Amino acid sequence: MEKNDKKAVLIALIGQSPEETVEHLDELAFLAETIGIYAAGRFTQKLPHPDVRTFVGKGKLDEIKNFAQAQKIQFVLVDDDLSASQLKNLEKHFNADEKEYKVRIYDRSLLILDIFLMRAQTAQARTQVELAMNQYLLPRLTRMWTHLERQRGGTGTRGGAGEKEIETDRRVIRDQIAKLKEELKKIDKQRQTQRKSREGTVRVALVGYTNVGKSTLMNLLAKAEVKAENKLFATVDATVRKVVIGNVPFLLSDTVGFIRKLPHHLIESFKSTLDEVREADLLLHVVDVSHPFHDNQITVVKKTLAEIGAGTIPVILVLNKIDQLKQEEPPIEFENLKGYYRQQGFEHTVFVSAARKENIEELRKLIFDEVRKKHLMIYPHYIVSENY
Ligand SMILES: Nc1nc2c(ncn2[C@@H]2O[C@H](COP(=O)(O)OP(=O)(O)O)[C@@H](O)[C@H]2O)c(=O)[nH]1
Ligand SMILES: [Mg+2]
Repeated sequence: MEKNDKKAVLIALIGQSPEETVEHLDELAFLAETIGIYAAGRFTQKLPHPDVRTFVGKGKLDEIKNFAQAQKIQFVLVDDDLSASQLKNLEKHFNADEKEYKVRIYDRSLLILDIFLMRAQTAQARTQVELAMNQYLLPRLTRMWTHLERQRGGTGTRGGAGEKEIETDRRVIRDQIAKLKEELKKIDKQRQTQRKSREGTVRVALVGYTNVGKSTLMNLLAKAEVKAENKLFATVDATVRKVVIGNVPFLLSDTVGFIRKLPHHLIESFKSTLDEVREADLLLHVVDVSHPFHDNQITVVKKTLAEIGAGTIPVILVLNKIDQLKQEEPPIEFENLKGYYRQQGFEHTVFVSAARKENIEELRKLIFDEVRKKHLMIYPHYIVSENY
């Protein structure tokens, strides 16, 4: 924990397996860390469904509150999405007594939206995130209040706004949404013109769970300088670079990674950024093969790809970070593992370490073969060598 970090408690329900819940909480803690919030405690409860009023039951809630008070916790992070009334009830519960700070309730969507807001660099990404944020806030008035309060520089109003103020705030948000949608339309037009100029070029997109090494690979293959960090969602904006392997040129794009339960509004408003993925001829699905739950992450990515209309694009499965597997005993037979992934429907598989630049030639060869096929379809008379 760093000096200025704020403290949080994390809450999750125990679903299928306790191990999976631990993994979900680890991920939630990592998300929190990304915006400078330190996870000081974790609470779980085994429930078939979230409590409709307060997400967890009354007894558990009191237990959490005692801990939060003793530790002067400012944030309560819930690993699921909360309804407007759950949010309101939890806010009330944790702020029932006078104290010098206010406890804020974050559900998973809000946490992810906040990270995106912090990360977005280009006008396009900023507009997309702001739109998603406003759409998230509109039905959650108490949340919205605290957010507007934050924007206004924290006037210190406690206990939520009066009906009249809420109505005003609602109008402000609606106007914002309309304005942001207009802006996005304009930006999309410019991007369309840009994309037109790229017609006839083979397009390849890096996709995958967040923090698996997509940007590191982008930098390696395209000699780009995209931010690559051990942080969730280091890259939110789309980057496109021209790459030539052998004498075959193509465009390579790197963009936002996926995560379990990516907020619905975010996917919606990132449509135009995700066009880079949807319109690609080939996807490089990057996996952190050293992650204990990488199979679940592959499933999440496949599902999200299908959701954005990119489910039928040819894929090369790039299993990254093999350097972190090398210590295992007995040593892993990567060639044998390829059969396993073939059964999952991945025809082309390659094991690499982007950080250590291991097996990158095999990856380049695979990309070359696929891109070349596509290139010959676009330019049947263009002479491309069979070897790169
Ligand atoms: N050990 C190891 N770390 C890697 C490898 N590739 C990337 N990383 C690290 O994983 C983290 C996330 O990488 P990044 O490219 O930002 O992932 P992205 O979110 O998918 O774009 C960074 O700290 C990278 O240095 C690898 O092959 N081995
Ligand atoms: Mg990245």
